[in-house]
Amino acid sequence: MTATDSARLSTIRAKVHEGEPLTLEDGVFLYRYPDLLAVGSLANELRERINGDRTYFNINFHINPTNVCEADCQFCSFARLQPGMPQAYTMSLDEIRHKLVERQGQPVTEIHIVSGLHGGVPWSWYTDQLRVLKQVRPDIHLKAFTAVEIHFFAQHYGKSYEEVLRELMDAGLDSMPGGGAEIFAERVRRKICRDKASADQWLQVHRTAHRLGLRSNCTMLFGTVETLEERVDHMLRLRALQDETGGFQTFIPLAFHPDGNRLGKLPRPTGIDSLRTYAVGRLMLHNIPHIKAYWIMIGLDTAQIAQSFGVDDLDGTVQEEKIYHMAGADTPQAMTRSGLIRLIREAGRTAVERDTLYNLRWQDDGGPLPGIRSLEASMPYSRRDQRVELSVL
Ligand code: V47
Repeated sequence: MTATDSARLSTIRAKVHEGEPLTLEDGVFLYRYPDLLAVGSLANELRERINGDRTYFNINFHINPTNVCEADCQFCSFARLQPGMPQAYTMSLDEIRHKLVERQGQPVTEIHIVSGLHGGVPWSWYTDQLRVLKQVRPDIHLKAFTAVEIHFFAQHYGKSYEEVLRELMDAGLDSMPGGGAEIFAERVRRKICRDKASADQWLQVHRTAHRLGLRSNCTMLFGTVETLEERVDHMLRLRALQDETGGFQTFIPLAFHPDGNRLGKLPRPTGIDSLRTYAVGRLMLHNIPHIKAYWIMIGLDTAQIAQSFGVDDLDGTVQEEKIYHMAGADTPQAMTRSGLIRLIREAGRTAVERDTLYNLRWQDDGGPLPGIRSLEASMPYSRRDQRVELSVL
């Protein structure tokens, strides 16, 4: 590390203290700065200024109603291009309803729905998914359909983004997840996801959603063929839309998983790359309140450490995750509430159960939790065999 590098970091630190937006060059510098802990500690300062020592989680589960998908994303292990291909499935509305009915009695507050782009079903199949779930639990929050899906619905069923979103909202849509953003740079999209919504279309869907009063999340898929400049450029485009609308709640960096897809020869991003990406994301996106480490994807150990690198949210209990497990994630497919709280406590943070819109539902006071005698007495985590007793939820 040269004296010039240290001086440059001090300049960036001063900008962060003043709340001044960082530039593309600042972001790339932070990615390359050799002292990871210095970058992490700066991100941690900002994290604590915005979110104190709280780490948020929620009680949710996923439904992936179909994996039939017209898009040909190179990194995807989940999609099957045609109905009838091995492992292709499309759930009936009854099957979708049943996913919630079988969890009646669990304190779930959110369902996260992501599908493939399946044009062989009527538009009503998409809207009715929301309706049947709301019939079972009118109070459940439906975080559903990525911007890529909304763009596809508009094209395929001949509607504007606004019409699609309004019809989905009428049917029960409460907010949108952040998927499908990948990397905005055209060069990368041509290589990894050439036939789905472009960067501008992705951003325009979220702009429209925010105008209609929906909150949404945003993601970045990192570790495929992008450069560090392209990662930071991605963050800057999100920041610009956030300046305009204020509608993003959370930024979620998603580390590439190589199993079972056509980019399988690429190495998986390391834990250090993930930590750096959380930290740089926190620092570049000072106007987005939360940074989420999706524990399913990075593993429990990194999720704990990430809470000192800018992260203040771990997503939720999840249950039945498919997209990452088909791409080789070796995390459990679900976590208990107690398990998540322990993960957060051990990282020295205060666990806060939130709803999807970050309203507080419960805050840890350090008292005993069901299923956990004491942190010292409990066994260390083991990843693969940590199957969860859903009855403890
Ligand atoms: O859009 C797909 C990514 C996303 C792979 O909004 C992959 O709260 C890595 O967006 N390796 C879907 N990533 C998941 C998603 C998400 C997850 C958790 C919370 C929220 C939220 C959103 O997963 C896709 C794509 O970017 N993805 N395949 C893969 N092999």
